[in-house]
Amino acid sequence: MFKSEYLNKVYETTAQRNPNQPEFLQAVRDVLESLEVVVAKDSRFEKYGVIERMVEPERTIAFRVSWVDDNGKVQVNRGFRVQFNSAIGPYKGGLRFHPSVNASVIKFLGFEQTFKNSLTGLPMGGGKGGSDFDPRGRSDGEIMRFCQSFMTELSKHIGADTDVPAGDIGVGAREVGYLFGQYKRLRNEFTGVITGKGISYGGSLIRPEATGFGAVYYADEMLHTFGEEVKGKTFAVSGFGNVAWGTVKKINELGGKVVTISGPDGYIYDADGIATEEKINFMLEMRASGRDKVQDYADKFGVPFYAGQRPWGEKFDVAMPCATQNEVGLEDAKKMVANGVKYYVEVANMPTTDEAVAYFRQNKVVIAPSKAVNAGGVAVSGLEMAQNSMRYSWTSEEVDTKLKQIMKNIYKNSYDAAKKYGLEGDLVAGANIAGFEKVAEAMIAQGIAY
Ligand code: 2IT
Repeated sequence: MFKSEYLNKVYETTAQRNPNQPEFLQAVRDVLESLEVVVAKDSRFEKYGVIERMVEPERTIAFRVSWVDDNGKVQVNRGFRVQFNSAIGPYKGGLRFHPSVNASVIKFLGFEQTFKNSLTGLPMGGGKGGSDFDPRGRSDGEIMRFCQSFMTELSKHIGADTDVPAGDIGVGAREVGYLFGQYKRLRNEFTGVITGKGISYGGSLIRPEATGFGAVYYADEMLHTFGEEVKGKTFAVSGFGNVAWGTVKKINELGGKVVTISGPDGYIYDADGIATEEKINFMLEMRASGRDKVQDYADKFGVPFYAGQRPWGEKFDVAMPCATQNEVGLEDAKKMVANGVKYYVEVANMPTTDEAVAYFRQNKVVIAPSKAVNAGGVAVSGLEMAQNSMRYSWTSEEVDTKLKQIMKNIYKNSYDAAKKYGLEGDLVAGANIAGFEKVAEAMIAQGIAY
């Protein structure tokens, strides 16, 4: 499968050890492919067993989360925290509450997080957690009790200098508030143990916008390489949550037009663009309603809604999938290529199946990989940690300026890393290599026995 015997051996062992974890193995394959050129040039990574150590989490915690629903019935969910790699800083990464969450999903996210966090240039290791709890249709009281029960166990394993969670799908400002409140109550400590906090209790300005804003800053940098820019381009976005919202907002600010958003129920097409403040704010209302239906947008603004379909067959210049893993498959990729789409910018974590990635590559579509594109979210989480440590807060402008610079650096470092190995223009390889190098050097420096 790989040209390198070493990588083959590592991958085979990983596949044998994790037989029911397709998402995790997919994420590992993606990184190992990019590392062919690196291990061919530098034998230290094999000598020090760096890659076999990297694919095994330092620690995996799985726990029962029991809670009582509004009808007095006992509910049981499963909680996870995977502490993947602490070579360059405390474990850092979000919590996802969604019925699709299982060990494979959390491990793929934690593995990717390690490289993503490294790319930001900030001192953060990789971790991820969550639960198969489904927040849809749950009352505020149920959400609070679930979060309190979840944190009662999680609090034993995290800390401001150990492991710092944040939000992800299904975990927004409200959930972070309940989680933080419970941690503080249990430990009698007000620390920066979680990011994405509200502004009144240690949150950072621009954190809600950061993932989407960062993704568009990255896209603009990438387009500049080809003598193009966001301005004047048409975008297809999927999802309508926090990440899609920030993406749509920033595309508009830079003069682009977004014609689609989507939900589990289908997608909407707005020929005028999701361009007014009212339309953009309505995305937040739809998310807050907990209905998880994008049809509400079509009903409100009188635009077409396509039930059960994805937006990728529409006409646009740049695709920015912002929903979830493996949301773009081969058929979607074929439609985009047939319509002349040249730029494919992953915003959700690992939104593209292996087959779709291969098809894009064959057809010379530029792929911007999620672990670089969406790193602005965790970067501003890192800035929130810095502000908490200083007991200080920066203005929106200060945070946004730092975010923009971080995204520029990520693009440049990825581009340069690919070029260094003769893969100029391969942004996927570049991100994997640049993210890997820093973590690998830190692991080698710190010795084997950990
Ligand atoms: O996937 C991600 O990078 C996140 N959900 C954000 C993680 C964080 O710690 O802010």
